[in-house]
Parts: sequence; structure tokens; C-alpha cells
Amino acid sequence: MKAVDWNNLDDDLYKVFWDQNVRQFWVDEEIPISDDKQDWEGGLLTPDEKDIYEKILASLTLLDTEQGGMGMPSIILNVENLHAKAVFSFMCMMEQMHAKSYSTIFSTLAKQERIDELFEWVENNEIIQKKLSVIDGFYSGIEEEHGLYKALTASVLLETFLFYSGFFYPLWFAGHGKLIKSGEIISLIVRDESVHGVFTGLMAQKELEKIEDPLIVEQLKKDVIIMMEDLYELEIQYTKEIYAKVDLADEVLRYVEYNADKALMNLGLEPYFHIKESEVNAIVLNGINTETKNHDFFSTKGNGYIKNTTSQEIDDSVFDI
Ligand code: MN3
Ligand code: MN3
Repeated sequence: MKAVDWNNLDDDLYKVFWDQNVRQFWVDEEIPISDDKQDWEGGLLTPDEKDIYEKILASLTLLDTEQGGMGMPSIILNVENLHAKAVFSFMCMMEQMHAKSYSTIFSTLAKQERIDELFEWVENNEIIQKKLSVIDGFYSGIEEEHGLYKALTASVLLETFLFYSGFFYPLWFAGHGKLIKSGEIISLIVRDESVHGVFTGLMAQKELEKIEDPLIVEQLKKDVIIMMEDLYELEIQYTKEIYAKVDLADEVLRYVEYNADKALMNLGLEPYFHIKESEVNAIVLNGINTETKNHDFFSTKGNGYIKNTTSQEIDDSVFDI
């Protein structure tokens, strides 16, 4: 067995992505979520809006649970390059941070009884579970022929495409100046996923380069499109079900299509939907691109995030057990 030697890299990109992941490390508890409690309890959201917001957080929790507990670990074990394993391991830990951060938002906004209800809802929602089982199938088949390529593409589709039907809503509210701290957490997750998607996409392309038969390469590329189309069908059902009461489904789907194109480009493939940035809801993009935040690929942390220097502001709600 070889030991991982960071003084001897066969590609600089591993060090670049390691450094970038480390630079943007963050902890959910360092964002003062309790600031959002006033918006939540002050009638800024209708009961329907709250219901959707909570269900979206529960759905996102499930996706990050899969990514942190199954997706990344199986990729770490099956990818050969030792530096790639290291980068994926760091990313894996952040998936658990993402999954946990939704609980941090939940614990601020909702009572335990409601939280239990939401976790039960997500466990029994057919569309979400189907979406998960499609992705999980590629992860559990990782040891089959070309299984690693397929698992890497499934990971990119999950992170650069499927998450966005959920990310839309918190970003939409943050863009409207509501629940800004929760929006900040989602923005940090979006920034992580954008780096993860690029790295995992590059690893997928490296896998494809190893295959000599051009017919197999073409078939694998076609399979990615089929996988994307299948998942998109589920995404349409999910989005229409979730967003029915607030009339945002079309806007959400545009955003999802825009990100599907990005996922395909991460994999070195042609865009499918050809959605331009100007066609995406400007408020949602604004939810990401506020002046206090910079979410370019090689940005530093968003300015809204202050490591180790802020603690949760204390008011009566903190002691409301
Ligand atoms: Mn994640
Ligand atoms: Mn990720």
C-alpha cells in the first residue's frame, strides 16, 4: 500500500481543490440563525409558505444524508488516486455539515413535534424516495463495469441539478429580504456544491478518458442524458407537488433546467435546456449574489459569515425550551 504524498502530485488540480475546499470551510453554528425567528413568527410568511419552506428543508436533509453517508463514501473507496480520495473525504465531511445545518434551521424555526412530522413526511414521500433510489442505485452499483463513472455522474447530477428545486425557495426569500440567515446557510451550501460539482465532474471526465473504445464512451455519455431525463421527470413531479400553492413551479423548473445544464457542462457534455442566466428568476440569483457575499468559484468566504467572532444573539427565544 502506498501513503499519500502531497509533495508528489500527478496533477496540480488535487491541491487546488483541496485548498479551495479548506478555504471555504464553515460551521452551521457560526451563523446567527435566531435572527430569522422574528420573520418566522412575525407573520411575514403565510402558513402555506411555512409548510413549503419546512418540507423543502426536510427534502434537502435527505439528499445530503445520502451524499454524506453513501455517495461520497462509496466514491472515496472506489476512486484510485490517493489525493482524489483526500479531496472527496473533505467534501464528504461537508455533506454532513450541510445535512446538519438544516437541523440548525429547523431547531430555530419549528417545534420538535413538527420536526418529527417533517422527517416522517420525507420518509414517506414517494417522489422524493424514488429520486433518492435512482441516485442510490448508481452508488451501490459503483463496483460494476464503468460503475465509477456512473456514480460520479450521478453525484454531479445530484449536487449541481437535483438540489436546486429546494435551494430555490430559501434563496427566493433571502432575495426578498426574508429569513436572510437561513438563506446565508443555503448560499454557503450552494458555494460548496459548485466546487464539488466541478471537481467531481473533472474526475468523471478522467474516468472516461481511460476508456479506449469510442463506442463505449458514446454510450456512457448517452446514458448520462437518459439518467438526467429520468431525474428531470421526477423533478417536474416534485416541483409541481411542492410549489402548487404558491404558483412558483414554472420559475423553479427554469432554475432547475439552468442548473441541469451546468451539471452537464461539469461533466464535459453539451447543455440540454439552453437556459440563459437572464431567464432565471433574478430575485433568486440575487439571493446568492448579494453585496455581502461573493460566490465565485475561487472566492473566499461570504462576508456574512464571520468565523469564531460571532455567537448566536441571545434573546428570550433561546431559553424557550
Ligand atoms: Mn451537500
Ligand atoms: Mn457536495
